[in-house]
Amino acid sequence: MKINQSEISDYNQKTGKDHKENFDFLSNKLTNKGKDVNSIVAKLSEFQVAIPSWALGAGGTRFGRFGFYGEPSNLEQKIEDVGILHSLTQTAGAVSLHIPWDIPSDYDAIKQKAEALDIKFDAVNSNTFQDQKDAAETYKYGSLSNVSKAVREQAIQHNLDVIKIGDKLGSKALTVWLADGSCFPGQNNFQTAFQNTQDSLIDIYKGLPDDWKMLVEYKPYEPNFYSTVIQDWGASLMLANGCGDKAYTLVDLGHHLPNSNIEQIVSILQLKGKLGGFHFNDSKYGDDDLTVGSIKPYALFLIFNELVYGMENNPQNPDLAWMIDASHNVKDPLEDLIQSLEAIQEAYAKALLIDQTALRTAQLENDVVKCQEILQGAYRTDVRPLLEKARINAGGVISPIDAYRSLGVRAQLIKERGKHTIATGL
Ligand SMILES: [Mn+2]
Repeated sequence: MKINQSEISDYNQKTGKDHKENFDFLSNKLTNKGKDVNSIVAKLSEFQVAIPSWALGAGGTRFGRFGFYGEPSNLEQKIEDVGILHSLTQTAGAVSLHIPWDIPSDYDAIKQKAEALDIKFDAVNSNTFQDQKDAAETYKYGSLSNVSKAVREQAIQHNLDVIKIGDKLGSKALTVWLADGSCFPGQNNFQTAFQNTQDSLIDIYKGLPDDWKMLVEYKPYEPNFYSTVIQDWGASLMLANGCGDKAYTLVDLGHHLPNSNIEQIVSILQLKGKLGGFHFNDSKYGDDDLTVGSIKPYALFLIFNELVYGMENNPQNPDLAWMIDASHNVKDPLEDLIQSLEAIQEAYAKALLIDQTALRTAQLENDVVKCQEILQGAYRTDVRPLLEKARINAGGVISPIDAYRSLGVRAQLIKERGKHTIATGL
């Protein structure tokens, strides 16, 4: 299914009454404070977040999975789903594929489909956290870090294969997330595991095309519960530095121990030109994979404050690969992704409202109260009319969730695909 432009303009015409009034009010207020509203709206329209192919179906836990009707059951349908998100929000202009779940059978057809929906192929993700059918070696005790050379070679070759698949589609980055680690003290020699991982990553790095990046993701625990080989940003940065200029650290919001100061991590990585990618989600306890902004919206805003500062002041850091990395156990996955996209845009818009010059002055004067007033003044602004304007300007809808429901998207997907389809994923 595809949402066409006339459905979007009809919807906007029917529901747009309040928008103009709200936007004019906010726009005047911000203009009087010296803000360039058009430039903020333009930045919001430009900001694109990749949708991971595994987030389009219902997620599960180790206790089970409750399916959601009308899930995409192949890559074409996954791209159609991203197309639906993008046509409503105009913020989801990319898809991030997971190999081996998403190996195209017909590359040209997939590329054409994506192009017709204005979807780009973002970073490709390798999978060495589970065994594939007919694999010669098992990843039970690790992949790139494994004590067995044969296992490491299989995992390296898989990553090289993923690069080749991504290259055919126009991707420009490989994301490596390892489940490698140990469940019990003494199980692993930390130094051997780390060194093996470094050597394996260097072998993969050698197969990277010149214009590609390697993004090294970290996570403190799970599925291993005693140690993880790439447990934090320091380990990721060391490994990236050990590979070379095209290797970067990838920060996933959920991959931190409780109360980690993530805004400080992204800030320093940008200073060093080593922040390559960012995965959005939210959590209460651990890697909960909840909807972005649903638990700690202020922390997300503080992170965006640093990201905006870095984007403006750190030319040494490349453009970031933005992606949502969440899971939806009880919500319609597409509605959940729309809510996440909205939360990301909201945090970004609020961060763009921060008066960086005034903040700098207050910092230099050690006016701590003023610093907080500046941040919280931006945070307390209801920026939703700016998001609506950005969507309208780009050809999207004023209210994506409401439009998704009033257009009956899920019912139509169920009609086309049937009830009991299951998307590949976790
Ligand atoms: Mn992630």
